[in-house]
Amino acid sequence: MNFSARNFLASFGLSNEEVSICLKKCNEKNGIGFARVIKEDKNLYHLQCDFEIVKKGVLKGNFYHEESELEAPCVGDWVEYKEAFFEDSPCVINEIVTRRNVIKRLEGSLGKHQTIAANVDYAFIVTSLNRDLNYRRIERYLTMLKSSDVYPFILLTKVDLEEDYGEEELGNLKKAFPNIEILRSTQSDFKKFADWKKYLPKGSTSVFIGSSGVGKSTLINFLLGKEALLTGEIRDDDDRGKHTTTYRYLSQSRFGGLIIDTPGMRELSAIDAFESVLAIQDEFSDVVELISRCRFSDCKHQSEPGCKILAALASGELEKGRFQNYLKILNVNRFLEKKNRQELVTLERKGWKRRSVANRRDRKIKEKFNL
Ligand SMILES: Nc1nc2c(ncn2[C@@H]2O[C@H](COP(=O)(O)OP(=O)(O)OP(=O)(O)O)[C@@H](O)[C@H]2O)c(=O)[nH]1
Ligand SMILES: [Mg+2]
Ligand SMILES: [Zn+2]
Repeated sequence: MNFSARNFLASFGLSNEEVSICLKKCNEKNGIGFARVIKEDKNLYHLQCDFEIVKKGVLKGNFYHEESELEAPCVGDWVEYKEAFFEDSPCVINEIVTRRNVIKRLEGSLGKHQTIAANVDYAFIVTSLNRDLNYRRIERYLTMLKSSDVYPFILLTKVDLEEDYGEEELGNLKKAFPNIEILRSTQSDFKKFADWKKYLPKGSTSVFIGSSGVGKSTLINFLLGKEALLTGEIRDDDDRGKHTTTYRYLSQSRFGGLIIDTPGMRELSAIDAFESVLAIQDEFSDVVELISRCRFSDCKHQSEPGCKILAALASGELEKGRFQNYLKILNVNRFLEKKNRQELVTLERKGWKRRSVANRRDRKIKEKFNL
C-alpha cells in the first residue's frame, strides 16, 4: 500500500490511527484490503476500495452460521476483504472493522432491527414545509439519532413554495427545537448556500433522512456535483413522494465530506429500545422532570392527585401531543422492564459515560459552527 491508499482511507473517513492499523495488515501479497461499503444490493456489497475503484463483495461463510453472532455490514461500514481468486468473481468480506456507531430503527412491533448506516457523524433530518412537516416525527428522528450518537441538523427544503420563504415556520421550529440548528435550502439557491463546505468537512460522514419526496436526492446530486441519483415527482393529492430512491448509497461530495442518501422512510415506528432509555430521558427532559415531581412514584398520570403531568397539560405548559409522543416511544421500550434490573443499571452507567463523551463532542461541534 502506498500514499494513495493512505489518502483514500483518510478521505473516506478513517482516523490516522485506524489508517495505520489497516495499512499494517494489508499488503499486495496476502490480497487483503480495506474498503467502505457504499451500497448493499441484496447479498452483494459494493465496496469502495480506492478513489476510483469499486468492487463487489460477498460475506464470508461464517456470517451465515446459525450460532453466528456476527452482524452483517451495512452502508458506511469499513470491512476487511480478500481479493477474489478469479478476476470476475466477487471479493470475500472477512469482517467489519472499527464500527464507531450505527443507526438502527425498529421495524414494526416484532422487535426486528433495520440498520440504516454505520460510522455516521452528522444527520440531516430533511423535511419540506408542505404536509410532510410533522413535529412529532422530527422528535422521533432526534431520539433515534441520539441513541446512535449522531449529531443532528434539521434541513427545511422547498421553501421556495412558501410565500414568506418559510420564515414563520422556521420561527416555530426554532422554538420547538431550541438546541438544534435548522437550515433552509431550496433547489434554486443550493449554490448560494456557501456553508456546505463547513457542514460537509473532509473525512466526515453525513446521512440524509426524511420522508419520500422531500428532495433529498435532488439536493445530494448538487452536493455530489453530478446527477448520480434518480429523483422523482411527488403525488398531487397528498404531496407524498413515490419512493424514488430504493437503496442507501454513500459517495463523496464535492466538498470532501461523505454523504449517504437514503430511501424515504415510511414510518419511523421507534428506536432501539435497549439503547434508548437515556436518549428518551434527554429528549423529553421536561416530561421526565414533571414526572419526577408527581406525588406518587408509580403515578399513571390518569387521575391521581398531585399529578404534575395532568397539571401541566391543563395549564398548557405541556403540549398534549408531546406527552402522547413520549408515551408512544416509551411503550415500544416496554420490554426493557422485563430485563433484569442489574443489566439496566449497567446499561445506564455505560450510557451516561457515553453521553458525557458525546456532550463534549457536541460542545466542540457547536464551537466550530459558532452556535
Ligand atoms: N419546488 C421545489 N421542488 C423541489 C425542491 N427540491 C426537490 N424538489 C422536487 O421534489 C421532487 C422529489 O425530489 P427527490 O429528490 O426525488 O426526493 P427524495 O427525498 O429523494 O425522495 P425519495 O427518493 O422518494 O425518498 C422532485 O420532483 C424535485 O424536483 C425544491 O427546493 N423546491
Ligand atoms: Mg431520493
Ligand atoms: Zn403523574
